[in-house]
Amino acid sequence: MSSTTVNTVEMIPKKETLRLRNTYIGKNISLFFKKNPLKIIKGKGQYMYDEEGNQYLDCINNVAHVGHSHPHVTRAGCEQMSLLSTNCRYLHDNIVLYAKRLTATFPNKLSVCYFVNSGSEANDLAIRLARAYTKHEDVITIESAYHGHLTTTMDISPYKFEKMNNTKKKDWVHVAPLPCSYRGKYTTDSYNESEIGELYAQDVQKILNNVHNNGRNVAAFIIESMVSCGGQVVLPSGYLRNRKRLRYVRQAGGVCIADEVQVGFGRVGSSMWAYQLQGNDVVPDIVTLGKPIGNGYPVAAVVTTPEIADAFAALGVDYFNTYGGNPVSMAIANAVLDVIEDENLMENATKIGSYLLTSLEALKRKFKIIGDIRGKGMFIGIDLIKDANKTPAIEEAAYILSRLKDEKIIMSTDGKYDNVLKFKPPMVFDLENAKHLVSTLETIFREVDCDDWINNSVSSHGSSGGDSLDGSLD
Ligand SMILES: Cc1ncc(COP(=O)(O)O)c(C=O)c1O
Ligand SMILES: *[C@@H]1O[C@H](CO)[C@@H](O)[C@H](O)[C@H]1NC(C)=O
Ligand SMILES: *[C@@H]1O[C@H](CO)[C@@H](O)[C@H](O)[C@H]1NC(C)=O
Ligand SMILES: *[C@@H]1O[C@H](CO)[C@@H](O)[C@H](O)[C@H]1NC(C)=O
Ligand SMILES: CC(=O)N[C@H]1CO[C@H](CO)[C@@H](O)[C@@H]1O
Repeated sequence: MSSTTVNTVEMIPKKETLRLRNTYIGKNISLFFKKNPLKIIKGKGQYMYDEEGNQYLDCINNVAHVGHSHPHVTRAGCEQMSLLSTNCRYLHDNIVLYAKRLTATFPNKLSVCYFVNSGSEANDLAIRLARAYTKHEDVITIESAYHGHLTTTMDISPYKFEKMNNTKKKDWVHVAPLPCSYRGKYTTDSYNESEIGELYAQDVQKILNNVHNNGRNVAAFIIESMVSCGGQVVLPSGYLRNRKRLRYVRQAGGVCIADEVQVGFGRVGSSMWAYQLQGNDVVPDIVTLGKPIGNGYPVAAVVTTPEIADAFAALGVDYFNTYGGNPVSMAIANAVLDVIEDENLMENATKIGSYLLTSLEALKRKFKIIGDIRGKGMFIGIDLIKDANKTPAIEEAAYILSRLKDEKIIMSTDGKYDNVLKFKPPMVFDLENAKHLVSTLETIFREVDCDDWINNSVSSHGSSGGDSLDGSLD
């Protein structure tokens, strides 16, 4: 791999950067790679560069959707910034043209946008909209879900609140099982795909019944269209179909929120939005967007129906968001859509994704440590196991991340047990990158995949052992 020249003259030494960070930045803002964190100073396409000019292949940054520092996006932002950046209390073309273009990617009924600054804000506003429309309070979420760091969104994120000692689940929050067909209540060990979708949907129905029996009412069911932090889970077929879960929720007077913050904007390849994988008749009432929408610039959005938007307006309170929908963020969001179209990134996601899924399935046949390969397009998970009982291979997963880092490849782990390797790269990740990733993984799997490994500690394998990601990647 090639290197890039970086001017290091004016730079603070890395050790000093770390010291300053430990002094002045809050704890619990975790760093990747605890033992030797990376100092990244430049990004281009699917690559990132450290202070010494080392090039890293980025397999996880789904925010840099069209590639780090894409020139078209950067130019759009710079040009608009040198002209005007103000709030949306003035008429401006950028916001209305972008809203028109964005809503054209959704079915007709999803025609109204709100622009905010982060995925958390989008989900928080989605809950407010749902409550205004339904006049109900409760929210159904799923096990291991993450929907953001705000007070409300933390309350609906078992991924976080279950790790906090003093935070109990709120009475208005109800947690449905993670609809995973590999790990979970209903798996392919006992059922076929369509049965699994139906059974998990019935569990949601049971929760709705219980909520009603307790004299409460559901405002919303929120779910990612593919579950990211929960371990790269593809929803079982039929789970979201109108005649099943969506209908159950609506019959109960609630609305359905699809969180596309991680998985939207063509990442799945075959469609713009991941909820579309569940079928053409599946249409959420509210969709939340973030991360890739601005390629790294803080933009996020809520898209909903005129009826829900009108109910929110009827509350009689102005919705003002200082930065939401400003001309710069809208110029950038527009430029991101340009690149997705101009560079055929969805088509490529399908091609590269299929290549990877096929190649990884082949590795799975060779290595016992690989329990499951799942995903779609540029969103793939590798579930690592210790034995036939699917015991999560947690230390092994950490070791693999560390070895990948040695090989200048950045990946992460996630899921309830942190044993699922996550792949969700910038969409310009190409075939050569995919081949390189697969062959490197094969080398590393060979190091860990022996009976010996299963019984021995991680430290006996290689010198780099254990410099894994500290904390999960939200
Ligand atoms: C599915 C999902 N929703 C919402 C969020 C929150 O987005 P943000 O960090 O932009 O507030 C995240 C962030 O990781 C996420 O993964
Ligand atoms: C939280 O709970 C864990 C496990 O019970 C315990 O080890 C830890 O000390 C607790 N932390 C705090 C801050 O109470
Ligand atoms: C799944 O199993 C059910 C019950 O055994 C059966 O009726 C159905 O046809 C099966 N579906 C598929 C797609 O195999
Ligand atoms: C995407 O596909 C096009 C057409 O096949 C190809 O020219 C281009 O190099 C691909 N881009 C990436 C990043 O793979
Ligand atoms: C996830 C994370 O960063 N946890 C850290 C939070 O802060 C405490 C105290 O400094 C650490 O012990 C945790 O590792």
